[in-house]
Amino acid sequence: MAMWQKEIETMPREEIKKLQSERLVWQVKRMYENVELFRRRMDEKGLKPSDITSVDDLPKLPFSYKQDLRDWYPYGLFAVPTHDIVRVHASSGTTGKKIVVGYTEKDIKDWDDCVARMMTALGLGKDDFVQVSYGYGLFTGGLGAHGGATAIGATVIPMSSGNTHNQIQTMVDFGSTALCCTPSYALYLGESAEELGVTDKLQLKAGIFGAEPWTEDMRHAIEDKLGLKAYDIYGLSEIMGPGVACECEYQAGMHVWEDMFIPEIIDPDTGEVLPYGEQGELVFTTITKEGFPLIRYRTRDICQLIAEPCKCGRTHIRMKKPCGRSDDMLIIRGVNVFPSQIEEVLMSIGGDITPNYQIVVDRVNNTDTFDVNVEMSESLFADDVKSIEKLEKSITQKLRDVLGIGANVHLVNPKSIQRSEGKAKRVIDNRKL
Ligand code: DLL
Repeated sequence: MAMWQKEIETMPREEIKKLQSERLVWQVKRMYENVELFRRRMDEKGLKPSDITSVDDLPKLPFSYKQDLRDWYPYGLFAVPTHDIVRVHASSGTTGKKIVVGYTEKDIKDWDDCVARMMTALGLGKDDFVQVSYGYGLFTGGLGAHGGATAIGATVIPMSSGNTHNQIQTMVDFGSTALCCTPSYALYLGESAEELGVTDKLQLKAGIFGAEPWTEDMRHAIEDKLGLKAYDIYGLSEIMGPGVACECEYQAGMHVWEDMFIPEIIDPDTGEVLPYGEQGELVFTTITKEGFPLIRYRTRDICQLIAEPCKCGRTHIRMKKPCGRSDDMLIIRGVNVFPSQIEEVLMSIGGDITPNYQIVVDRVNNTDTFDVNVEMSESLFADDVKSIEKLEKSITQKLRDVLGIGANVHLVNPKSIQRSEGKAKRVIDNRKL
């Protein structure tokens, strides 16, 4: 196993628990003193910081929500004066105001460590050329990956996203050995490399892809196109950015760095904590963050935690790929539909279609319409109309089996769905307009 922070990464479970308890007690005390909203919520529950003595007390603590960040915009939830904040990031949701997060110098160092642990696990180091094609700027992807790659001593190629042909040219000319971007952009880069006829000139070994949900089949499609191993990285601005959880060399779930974050899975309706292995909403508590700490933050990501030990020897708990967000869930004709369920069905079809798809929902005469547009492959495109119709029918049937409702499936021409350079826009819900 790689040597990066080995002592922390393989710490026995009892020791992790002890460390978490100490850090939680510290965090609750300082937040009570410095964050007005947290103090108010504790007071409402009749709780004092001294009531929290170990991680077992975590369920007593109040939840926090994305709305809190909007209500206290921009700096109202920081736990240190702004003169100690060395950087801010922000994310703009689909609705309403931006949310703003802040980091102290130590917070940035911890963040770099999280990403560096992953890169080391994948065998990356000083000899590697890491092309960072996540967006730089207020989005955490670019600078997050950049910090990790710098910490391992790799040569960083800070591309940011966009300008796809230039990305490929750079990959070839500069000999990039690792690529960091969203999975949908990775696929697009793979397609473009094929078009330019340079796939065999790529020297990529590893891809670090995240920021949006993606399936196992999507992983294989990307690995195929770019000739690398594709690894999943998870994170959110509110908790830190990329690197809250990362896959190791076994690609079998993402280790949550539990010396810094305590994950819980709860029932999103009742708030009750669920046992490991059950599916529910992922909740995080940051126990080392100084600038912008959060207690029991409701991510809205639907996920499962895996308590079984990992083959790599790391002891930190793993999370499965999030299967969607509770707020991304579509309710179509009364049925709950997650975009990831649709992706799974589409990706099980095989070579006749591509992983590029878009879901369009609308309401006509008080009834929801549900269309799924999927790009066919070049080979099917060249085929006859009959086989296209047959495939549409078969996809419709498979979707009905999984979702319980009917969709209108349209196989559309290759390359006709708009590509994304960041997070893909899979759903167009015109009902909200
Ligand atoms: O997307 C941070 C990030 C950047 C993660 C680069 C990984 C790589 P936000 O823009 O705040 O932060 O969006 C966070 O994106 O709550 C999830 O719903 C989703 N998400 C992030 N990573 C994954 C992943 C960044 N690996 C939101 N799989 C989160 C599925 C993911 N969903």
